[in-house]
Amino acid sequence: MVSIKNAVSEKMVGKTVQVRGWVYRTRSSGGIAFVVMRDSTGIAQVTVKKGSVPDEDFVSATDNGIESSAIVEGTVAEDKRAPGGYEIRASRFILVGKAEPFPITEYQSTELLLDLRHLWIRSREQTAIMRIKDSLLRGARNWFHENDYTEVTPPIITGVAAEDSTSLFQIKYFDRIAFLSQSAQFYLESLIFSCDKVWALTPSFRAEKSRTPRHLAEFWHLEMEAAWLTNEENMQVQEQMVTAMLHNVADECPDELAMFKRDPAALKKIVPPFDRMPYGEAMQYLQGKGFDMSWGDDLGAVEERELTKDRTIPMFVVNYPKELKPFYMKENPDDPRTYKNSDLLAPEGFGEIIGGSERETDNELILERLREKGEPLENYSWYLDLRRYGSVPHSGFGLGTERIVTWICGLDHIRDAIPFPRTVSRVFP
Ligand code: NSS
Repeated sequence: MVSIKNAVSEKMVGKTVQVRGWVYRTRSSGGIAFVVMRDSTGIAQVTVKKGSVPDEDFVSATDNGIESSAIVEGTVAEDKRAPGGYEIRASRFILVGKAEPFPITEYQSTELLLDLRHLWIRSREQTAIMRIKDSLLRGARNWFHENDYTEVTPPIITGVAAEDSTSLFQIKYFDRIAFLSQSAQFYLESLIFSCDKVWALTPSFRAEKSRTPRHLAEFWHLEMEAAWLTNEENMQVQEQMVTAMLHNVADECPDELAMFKRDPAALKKIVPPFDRMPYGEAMQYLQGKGFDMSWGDDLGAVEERELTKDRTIPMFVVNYPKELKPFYMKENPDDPRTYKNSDLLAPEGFGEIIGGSERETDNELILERLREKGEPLENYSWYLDLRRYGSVPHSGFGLGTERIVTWICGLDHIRDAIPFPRTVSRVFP
């Protein structure tokens, strides 16, 4: 038993193999059937000749239907006409699960493909996206492990707004209300006092009403927090970790990347340090490009596209005005209008993939900001405790996993970076 990718290769020519997979397409004429089979690793042409297989196997090879599952035994041979240049000449073709007529044909509307997402995720493009995501995440996980970070498991059900109380999902929690987590940050901040340097991959939820191609209601959030870390060191962690993710996917997934015209060698050229542009400079740059903006305006998708469209390497925008960011960030002593924070923007126009900052450790300042926002202070008493008992300078960040996948795969919409997207209009399937 071998994977399809390993079966149809130079080194297997003349060898007998068994592969298991699903019918991608079938064509037959007279006494010969060409069945293209797929598994998670790729596709291969299987040639089934009448007389070379038991009679019932030949019937199975000619009368199956797209997405039927089958086990094939045969000999690998070179054949210029086969996709990839090799084929399997079958000695057995055993149908395992005959498929009913498959509801997805060549040209389908986006809506139908979303309705049939549970079947559409079998497509080669979707499969490649999932493998790229898996590889990116492994790159990050390996980097954290090599750098002595502890992976921790924060809660998803919570009583506080970690980012923005207007985009909270409320749930019935026994006889009171609770929320779905927007970010594990506050829990990671608590955990640095025991583990020093921590990270977590959790789902985060944002009830954002706006329908944009870069927002999901549920996304996978890769977050880290470390004691003693300054904002500058926080950015160094980000550029090293992102580089490790990119280099890992370049090594592990050259074929999948090629499907999205992404050159692994170009990803390997991305190395730290990434440029750091202060918010004020970004504003001037945009004004110079004709944007009607002034200090204090936020950078949205359009502005981030302008800043990054001609770049090939991610860049940081640093020190945003306080009014644009949450209460927990540390004031920038060099310009108290701003915070010691950064957003990491992906190049080629893609924009924000990470938000990070050094954290405020002064409880008076935190209380003042919470009062200004009208937040219920009692919910944050435990968070303030962290500053009362052995407070340390610390920093951290959160990376949107689907954002980095969207960039690497050059996707038009973030919903294709997750198998079952949750958006304003969709919780099914
Ligand atoms: O809101 S963030 O900018 N920052 C935080 O949540 C911090 N509390 C993280 C931390 O410091 N531990 O979100 C971080 C990233 C952001 O840069 C995006 O890449 C991603 O999370 N993000 C999203 N991805 C997809 N859909 C939505 N709605 C979304 N919101 C944020």
